[in-house]
Amino acid sequence: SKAPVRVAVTGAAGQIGYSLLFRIASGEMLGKDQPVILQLLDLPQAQKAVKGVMMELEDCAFPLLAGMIATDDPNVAFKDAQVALLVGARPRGPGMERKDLLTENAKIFTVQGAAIGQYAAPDCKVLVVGNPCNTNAYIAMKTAEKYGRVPAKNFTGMLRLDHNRALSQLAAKSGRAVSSLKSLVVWGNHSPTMYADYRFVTSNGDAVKSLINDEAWNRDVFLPTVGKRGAAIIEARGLSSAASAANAAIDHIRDWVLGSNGEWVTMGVPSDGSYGIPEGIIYGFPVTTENGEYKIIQGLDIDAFSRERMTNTLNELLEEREGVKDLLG
Ligand code: NAX
Repeated sequence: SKAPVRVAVTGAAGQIGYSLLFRIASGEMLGKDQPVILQLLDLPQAQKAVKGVMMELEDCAFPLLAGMIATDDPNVAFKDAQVALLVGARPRGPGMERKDLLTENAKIFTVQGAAIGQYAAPDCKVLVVGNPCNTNAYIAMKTAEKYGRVPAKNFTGMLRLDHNRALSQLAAKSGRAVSSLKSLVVWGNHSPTMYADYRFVTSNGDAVKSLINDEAWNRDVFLPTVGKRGAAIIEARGLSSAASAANAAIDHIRDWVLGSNGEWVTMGVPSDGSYGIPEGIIYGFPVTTENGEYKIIQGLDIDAFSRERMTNTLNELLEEREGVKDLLG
């Protein structure tokens, strides 16, 4: 049987953690033949709640759960981790400006990036879920880089929830099964500025854009619906998306580790300069994955409407980077 994979999860006592951990332990993320050891990080005041989640994990008697630890020390949580899911973050409190949110999170992700850079497995795959996730991933990447162990390309941000939300909207509008839809892209930042680009989407060989044949729907309904979906969930549920976010994290890591079989998926990855996006910015790109590596789809035509959207979401990321520049030294 396979050696267990160490999976670090931060924010383990939170709502996303509660949906995520059970699915990792049941084998939905790394495969039904892959044992896992969970290394759970949360704040000191949340340790009791983490213990409670661990009790429930025990009570599932998952055959693939080979061990678990709880800690409030990032250096312990990330030790030898081969997968790291950075879910915990400082939420925006009442009266907190966007700038304060960035700064508070920059502190967290500097510490965690340093821990990953020093103690994680050198091939550790890192997914940042905690918001602002693209910039938090950028901070962790930049900090880890100083130790020269875990490569920058292994730091990613979660655009998969936006991708899945867009797929669902397209399926409903086109009347096609969600499983038949291929080649969707969500460009940019995980924020309402993201650009869900359905121009290349096909369903059983048909162009979905032609099936829908309604440019105004794209601009006036589709893009705002996907962009504001997070807020709509909060409005309806009184809490932010959790199970769907956990599901997207599972999808992201599963495809990265086990391969996307030639299908496009969206990942927030450090730009290599593709499509004119400045190198290093963590930006949503269409990728395929194989043998644990992702590759950005090249050569897509970018029309004027798309370029405008892509630049707009890029500008937001450049501003965020500017806002944390002093903290990166
Ligand atoms: P919760 O507030 O339920 O849980 C967060 C947990 O993180 C808490 O247990 C808290 O104690 C812990 N935490 C805070 N700071 C920490 C630190 N420095 N180290 C370790 N643990 C720490 O939030 P939840 O609903 O689980 O959401 C978690 C994060 O995901 C938030 O930042 C949220 O904005 C973000 N989201 C990202 C999404 C995406 O698509 N990228 C979508 C869903 C979600 O909004």
